[in-house]
Amino acid sequence: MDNDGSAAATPSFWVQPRTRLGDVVGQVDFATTPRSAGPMTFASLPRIDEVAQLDVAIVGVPFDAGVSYRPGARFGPQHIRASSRLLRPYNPEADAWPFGAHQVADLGNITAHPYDIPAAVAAVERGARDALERADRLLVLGGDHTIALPVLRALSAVHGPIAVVHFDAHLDTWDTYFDTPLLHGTPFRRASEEGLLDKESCLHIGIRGGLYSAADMDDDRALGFMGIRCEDFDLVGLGGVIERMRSRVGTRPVYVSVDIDVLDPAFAPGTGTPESGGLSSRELLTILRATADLNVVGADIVEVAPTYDHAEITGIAAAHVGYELLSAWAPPLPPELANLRTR
Ligand SMILES: [Mn+2]
Repeated sequence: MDNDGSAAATPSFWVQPRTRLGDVVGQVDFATTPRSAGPMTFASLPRIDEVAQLDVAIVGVPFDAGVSYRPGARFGPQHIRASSRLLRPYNPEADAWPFGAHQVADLGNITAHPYDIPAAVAAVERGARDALERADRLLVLGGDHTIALPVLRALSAVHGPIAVVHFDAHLDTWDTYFDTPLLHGTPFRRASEEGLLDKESCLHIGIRGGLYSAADMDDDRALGFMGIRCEDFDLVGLGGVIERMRSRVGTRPVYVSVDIDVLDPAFAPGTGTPESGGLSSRELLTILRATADLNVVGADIVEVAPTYDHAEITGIAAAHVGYELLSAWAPPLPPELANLRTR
């Protein structure tokens, strides 16, 4: 208390005023706070305790006990957040306000056991279910790809069988590795076996590289997936890929899973299982923008391993993946705020 009996005011250097569009609390106001000084939430958005309600929950999962090669994706969530501070409020390509047209908040990280994979998977499912009680949509920052399984469990409990649009160099429908059934190469086989997937509607985009056997592709089809390989981009073009995605998924509830290794290592060196010959960042962002027409109910961005990153290349790519997803989910601005479009 001050001498006059009033509560001490917060010193001005701690105050970071936020932008607002109507009732929506947005990013820290970068007109008064330098971007480098913003909070360590995604895109300097509010924390869960700073908003009255929310539409989209962003959740980090610092877990990488499921990797088979390079470790380090447990540091992915904070790396993506750090690389997201340059994201701006209006997305002209999508004509969307990803942070202003709906309420987005960063819920922080789910605590997942660092050694016990089944315990970690259970914790992520609990965290995802809790987040879905607060928000309509979920954006998960991984973590390795193991975490897609518990997130799909939580989403299918709400929406029924889900169509997965899976961006990855790898199928991730393998059975076991070192006799282990839960790891980053198996989430979509487990999800299919558990009945979480709409087996008429799932697809991979960006598949490339070697397999263990030609039978891997047969297993993959039987589990409910269609594959769009990197060579298909040269054969049918980006528009053809988008058309195939739309016709495969239709109006079903969709989960978008983005393994950052779908990008060529030139665009995403900081990842655990790199494969040459991948997508460019621009190709990936264009396809994600086209998911605005789909009924997307949740998404993840996984396998960002900052130890292998350089100059935030991978972190920036992952941050822009989040930006396009939030833009695709953002409704049009209310008419009374439409004048902001011309500012
Ligand atoms: Mn993967």
